[in-house]
Amino acid sequence: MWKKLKALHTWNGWIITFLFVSGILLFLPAARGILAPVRVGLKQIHIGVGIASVIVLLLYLPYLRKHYKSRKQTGKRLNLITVIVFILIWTVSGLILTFERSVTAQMAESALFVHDLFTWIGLPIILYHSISRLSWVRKQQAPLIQTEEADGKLKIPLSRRGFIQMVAGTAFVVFIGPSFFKWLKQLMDDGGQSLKSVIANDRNQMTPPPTPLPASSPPKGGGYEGDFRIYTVTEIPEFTNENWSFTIDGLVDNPLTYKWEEFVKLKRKVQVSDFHCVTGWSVKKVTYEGIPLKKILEEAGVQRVAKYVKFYSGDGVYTDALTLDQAAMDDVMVAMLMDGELIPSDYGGPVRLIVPRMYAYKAVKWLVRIELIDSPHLGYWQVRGYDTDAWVRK
Ligand SMILES: Nc1nc2c(c(=O)[nH]1)N[C@H]1C(S)=C(S)[C@@H](COP(=O)(O)O)O[C@H]1N2
Ligand SMILES: [Mo]
Repeated sequence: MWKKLKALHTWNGWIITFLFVSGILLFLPAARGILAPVRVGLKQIHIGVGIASVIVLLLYLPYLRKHYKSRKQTGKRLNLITVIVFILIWTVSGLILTFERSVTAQMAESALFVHDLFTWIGLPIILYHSISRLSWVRKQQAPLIQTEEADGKLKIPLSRRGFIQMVAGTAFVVFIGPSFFKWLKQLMDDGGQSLKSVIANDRNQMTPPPTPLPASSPPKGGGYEGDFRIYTVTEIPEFTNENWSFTIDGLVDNPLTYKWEEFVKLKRKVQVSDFHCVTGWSVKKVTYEGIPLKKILEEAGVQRVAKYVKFYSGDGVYTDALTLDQAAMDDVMVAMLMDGELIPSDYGGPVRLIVPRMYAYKAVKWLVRIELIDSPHLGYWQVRGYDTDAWVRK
């Protein structure tokens, strides 16, 4: 019996370790570029192993009833119950996230919050627990430091186990801590505060800055609600008037290239729209100001042979595309301001695409070129396994 339980425990330990590592890798914005080719596969494995963790959990249950009843085992029992509760919460929130496209944005958002929160709480607890159980740590319970007291008795201030736990704890705080605090800070800041700190971090130097329309400042939408996660698959590009331009070419009658000074003079409009990432987070009521894509296309004169609109990021890597019909939707915008401020570099400025009715992987950041083409183009994430159908159905 105990042998079986021990084997189960080892299995469970490895499963949870894998889920932590893969989960953190899927979460870390800095890992998006490097992991892009395997992201979709890694997520599927994470989900599969997550489901397997429930099966292992079910195998535990009989032991929980039989063996942990005695007084002596209450500590272990509490441990086990904690682990079970965590796994259940991760599973339920994880399943909601897996079927993110069929639930409401609010539900996906809550599930993501719970999934993240319990990971941040559970990670240090389980790390601590599992290190103290590793066999090579358990064997080394001899004191690391021995001090001789005046009365001749030996005192043991720090065991090997305690020392290793301390080192692991420190490593945890140093490597994972910053991400945790960022997450926490975003949670507490309102949209305005996080926009301000991102603006303070703006690496673009565009002059003159655009003058916001009255509907933009103060923002007609009242200021956005929620938090953007800053996503990029490259280094974040930096733009000045010298290295920035905006081109529309391909199957058009009048190919155009604007410099910033001309581009800021184009007529803009203001709209309030929501922003949904397919990983579960949403930002509501963003007041965007920019040029409707439709107007830019009219200006350039789309030729009859053109069927698709391809978008290029100034990062040199990211692209995406829309059909002409999709591109003609009223709310597809080449946005320059959000909540009355020039879009800062972290959020894809000075100019990014906004397609409110589709998932934000369509919302190409650092947009610098639009090309009219006659054959379909798969965008950066679609090549790497994302659905070509990006419509938000809620
Ligand atoms: N150039 C570029 N555009 C991009 C991405 C990217 O990595 N690079 N990520 C996309 C995804 S998946 C999302 S959810 C949004 C995130 O926008 P944000 O970084 O402003 O929050 O940008 C989209 N546009
Ligand atoms: Mo996304």
